[in-house]
Amino acid sequence: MNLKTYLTTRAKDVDAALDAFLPKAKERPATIHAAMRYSVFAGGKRLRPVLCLAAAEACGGEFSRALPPACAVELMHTYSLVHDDLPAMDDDDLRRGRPTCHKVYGEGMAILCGDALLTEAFIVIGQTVATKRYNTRDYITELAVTGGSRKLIGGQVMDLEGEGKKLTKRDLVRIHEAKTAALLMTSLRLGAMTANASPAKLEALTLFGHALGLAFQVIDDILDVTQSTEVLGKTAGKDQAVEKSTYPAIIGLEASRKEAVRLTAVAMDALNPLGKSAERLREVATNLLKREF
Ligand code: GRG
Repeated sequence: MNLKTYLTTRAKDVDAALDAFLPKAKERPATIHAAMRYSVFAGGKRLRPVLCLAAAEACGGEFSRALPPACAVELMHTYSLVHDDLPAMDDDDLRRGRPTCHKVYGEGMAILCGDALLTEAFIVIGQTVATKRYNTRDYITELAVTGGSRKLIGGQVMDLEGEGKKLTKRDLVRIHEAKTAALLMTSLRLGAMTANASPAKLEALTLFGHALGLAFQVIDDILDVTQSTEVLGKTAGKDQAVEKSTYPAIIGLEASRKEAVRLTAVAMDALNPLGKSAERLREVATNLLKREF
């Protein structure tokens, strides 16, 4: 299967599983369920689920066993986007090419929608089948730590507190590690755990996820400057407009491109212990750099 077909197929598998996991749109109270589905099925790339499934495959696991964590990480990701778009946070009107959740359903409902998606992520991760090395508690803890105040939420805190300040590259790396790389890393780790991955393989994927996550955010920062709102599906030039510290703002566009290439190479090196079985993950990393994703 070529990469394009693989990505489309896996995204469809994930969408079908998410559809089965989520409450139906008409289930009462219907507004919250409609809002959850509006946000989840808005056309995201499904990068985190794809990484989860590809990591399971790279470690010799079964795709079906990795589906619950693949859906759980997407639910957590979608919650973070819904909350990030709120007026009290990034205050955005457009996400995944559509009006943001609070624009359609109102602020109160969008807050509850994010809360419900986050809670649903834990219902879903709880359905992951244990292996010899990893039990249900391990999966839940992995996801909870990433969603908590040391990672995702901590990254958002650092981001909020950094507004209007001139951050250093080191500050920026810290924010990106927590806000972006952590969930990518956990997506890979959870997939590998469903395949009963050895500690060495888990470590290799952790290092891969760290470097790939940082590369992904640098590329995202570059695209914010170079692409249109239509292409991005979210408001382009937003970072510059609010004078946010980003890679292009701190080190310039060309140096940012070089940094994305360097980080992708670091990610590739990290996969060496996995040999040929990690070919799909290498393809995904290469394509992220090109952003044909
Ligand atoms: C807890 C409110 C709260 C936030 C946590 C993760 C996060 C912090 C906020 C999300 C917003 C954001 C800009 C995160 C950076 C990572 C990033 C570039 C997300 C976009 O991911 P894509 O491109 O999105 O994979 P799609 O729509 O394709 O899923």
